[in-house]
Parts: sequence; C-alpha cells; structure tokens
Amino acid sequence: MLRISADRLTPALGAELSGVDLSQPLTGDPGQSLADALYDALIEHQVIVVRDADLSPASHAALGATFGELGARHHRYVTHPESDDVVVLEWKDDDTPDAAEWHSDMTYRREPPFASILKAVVVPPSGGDTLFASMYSVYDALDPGLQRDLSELEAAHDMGAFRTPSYREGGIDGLEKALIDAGSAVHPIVDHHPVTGRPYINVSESFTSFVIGLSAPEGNRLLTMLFDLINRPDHHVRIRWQPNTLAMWDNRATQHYAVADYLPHRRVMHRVAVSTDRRAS
Ligand SMILES: O=C(O)CCC(=O)C(=O)O
Repeated sequence: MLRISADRLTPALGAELSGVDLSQPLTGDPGQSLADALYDALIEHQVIVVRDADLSPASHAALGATFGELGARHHRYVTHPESDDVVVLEWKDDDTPDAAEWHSDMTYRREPPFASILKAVVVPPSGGDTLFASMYSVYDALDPGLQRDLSELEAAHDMGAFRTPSYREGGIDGLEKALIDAGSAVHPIVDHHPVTGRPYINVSESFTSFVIGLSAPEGNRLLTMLFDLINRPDHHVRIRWQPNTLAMWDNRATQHYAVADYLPHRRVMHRVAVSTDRRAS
C-alpha cells in the first residue's frame, strides 16, 4: 500500500507532501497508485505541494494526463518547445505580471479547468510567492441567512481587465474579438464541488463582472463584500517556491494570487492545466 504523508499548512487549505517520488510509475492498481494518492490528497487539501520535483516538461505533462484531459491553454501564454501542454509563465524587468489578483482559472468558460500543476523553474531571490484561498472556507464563514440568499443567485464571468492587451493591440475590434474568443459564462455564486458535494463561493475579482438580476450598484456591493472576505488571510495559504517545487491546485473551490513583488528579477514557472477530472466523471 502506497503511503505519502501530508503536512497540513493552514486550517483553511494546503498540504506539503512527503514520500512522493515522481520518478516512480504514476499509475497502477486502481485506488493504489501514486496518481490516486495525489488525487485523494488534492481533494482533501485543495492545494498540494511537492518539493524537489525535477520533472521534464514531458513528465510534467504526463503527470497532468493521469488526472484528466489536458489542453485548457490560455490564449496568450506561450508553450514550452518540448511540450505543447506546458505553458511557460515568465516575468522579469519591467513586465506587468498578470496574475496578481484573486482568481480561479478561466471561469469565463462554461467548464473551467479542473486543476493546474505549477512547477517553479527560476525563482527570484525573494518574493514571487503564490497565495491560495479556499472558497469552502469563505462560504463557511458566511452567516447562514446570507448563504441561503446567495444560493439563489448567479453571476456572469468574462475576461474582464485581461482584455487590456487585446484593446491596446487591436482597438475596439481587438476588445470584441478577445471576448468572443475567450467566451463568457454564468455560474452559481454558491457552487457545489462535484466530488465532495461541499458548497463554495464561485466569484472572483478577476473574472466576475455582474450578478444576474441585480442592478449594477446592488450587485457590485454584494461582490465587493465577497471579494473582501476572499481577501482575508484566514482563508489562505502562502506557498514559497524553490526551484522544482511543484504545486497542484483544485481549481473548483480555490482561488490564487501570484504576488508580483520580485521585479526586475526573473521568475519562470511551468504550468500544466488539466481540463477534466477523470475520477469525478
Ligand atoms: O505564477 C503563479 O504563481 C500562478 C500563475 C497563475 O495565476 C496561473 O497559473 O493561473
């Protein structure tokens, strides 16, 4: 029986795993394999961290493929020359890193990716941490009456301010095209995790534009209240990266925020996004 141990990082979420050797076969007897153990840890802790995971781009993609289909690539990011499934996130000098705000990935899609696996390649001398927030924890912190009211509501998601480069490059046509290409979606404000069944808050500062059926001022007040709550450290874990640190997050009930405090130093990360959860379907 495979044993990995998990050191819980905060009451809200996150665990650092030990006893994980990613050079060993990932798959094997159902329910007994390394991939199954990682999946179970992910469902329990929402974010799992493995140190010293010196994976090539191909092995990184292969790890992702044990969890589900790959391919939820961001339309603007470049991919690694050795694997189309590995996105390279590189920031340095006077760049403007685009993930320094709370978000779940791609909720402007009707079916956002299930998970992402991020590997640190080049880490700045200090800073460049990533914070994760548990949306279970945010939901649980709400008054039961508010939980009930919110469970009646849906909100619209789109690319929001992430369309700025499209506007700068292509004007209004670029702006419109970016919206059409990326799409938009409506999700319940209180969503339910497909595996645990637990309710979680599904709105983010990056991608939620308005609440269906409420006036803009009323909806904005509600969203601002939720965004403030998401911002509270009680719901967070902060991951400090070293080269070859690997973190996997369940994108369904978490958000993340990549702190952009390290420039002009260089930070390079490799990311594999897993679109579907094979074990949930
Ligand atoms: O670079 C990071 O730490 C996180 C990047 C990010 O937000 C993402 O991959 O969705």
